[in-house]
Amino acid sequence: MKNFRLKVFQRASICRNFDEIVYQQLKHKEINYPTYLSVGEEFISATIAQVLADKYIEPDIFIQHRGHATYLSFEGDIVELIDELLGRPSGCANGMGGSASIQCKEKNIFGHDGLMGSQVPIGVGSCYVSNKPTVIFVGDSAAEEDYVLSSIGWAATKNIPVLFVIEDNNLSILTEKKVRRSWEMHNVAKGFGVNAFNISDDPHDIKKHLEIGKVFERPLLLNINTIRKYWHAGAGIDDENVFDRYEKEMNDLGDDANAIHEKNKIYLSALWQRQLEKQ
Ligand SMILES: Cc1ncc(C[n+]2csc(CCOP(=O)(O)OP(=O)(O)O)c2C)c(N)n1
Ligand SMILES: [Mg+2]
Repeated sequence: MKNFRLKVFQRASICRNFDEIVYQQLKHKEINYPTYLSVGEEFISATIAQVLADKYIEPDIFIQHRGHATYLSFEGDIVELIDELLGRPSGCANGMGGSASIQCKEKNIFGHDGLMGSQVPIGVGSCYVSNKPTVIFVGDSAAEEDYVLSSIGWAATKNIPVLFVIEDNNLSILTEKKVRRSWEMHNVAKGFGVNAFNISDDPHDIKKHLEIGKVFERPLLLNINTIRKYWHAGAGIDDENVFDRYEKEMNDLGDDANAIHEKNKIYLSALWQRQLEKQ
């Protein structure tokens, strides 16, 4: 199990170190348009990517605006993401998508159009036609859209190989879930007859529920609770003291994780530096 956790940590560490550099670039105004950092939420996509890689499954992936970690966990090209954030034609969305609409055709990662939740009916329709394993990431707020709920119902009816991942950071910009709704996504999905669980972003918990939920044998929904460390958009922090899964994993895993963290920090700094010097 330690080996699995380290492999997940390696993916999460790429995401964390990448977005920590983006944070600095935002502060120094090298990037000066809305940017959505994944910091704090990395273990959702890192774990799912690792579990599927171990099974040799290459899914179609539909992401939302907060997609840096998803893109990087599923091994989207790092330099193309840097260039995208710098608004260059060599970026993964030709420099026209920006942070919110990143994509990687080689890794079957489809970018977002900015309409909250639109990726769910699009992803379900795509899965219905392709019958390929498909993972759809959606925020706890975007999941409230009517077209998201009806798409989950359709997936249940057609029994397609789709995994819905609710990235539940409890927030819609700044509005908490309890203000917005009296119900939970996993209960709604269960109502449709979909296997559904409400879990933490602990890698072991996610891995276990992908197995129990029989991922891709039938539709599965995981509502994964997580913590957004920084502001909704841009570089800022409201509370220094929130729980940080990354710190916990690094402490638990010890020297091996520390070494991974330091190596990735140097590696990503060098990549960013090289791209910035090209300006
Ligand atoms: C249909 C629609 N409604 C509202 C918005 C404005 N909006 C942009 S991001 C956002 C919050 C999204 O929250 P969530 O889905 O939980 O994702 P998170 O930002 O927490 O990762 C909202 C309301 C939008 N882009 N599209
Ligand atoms: Mg949210």
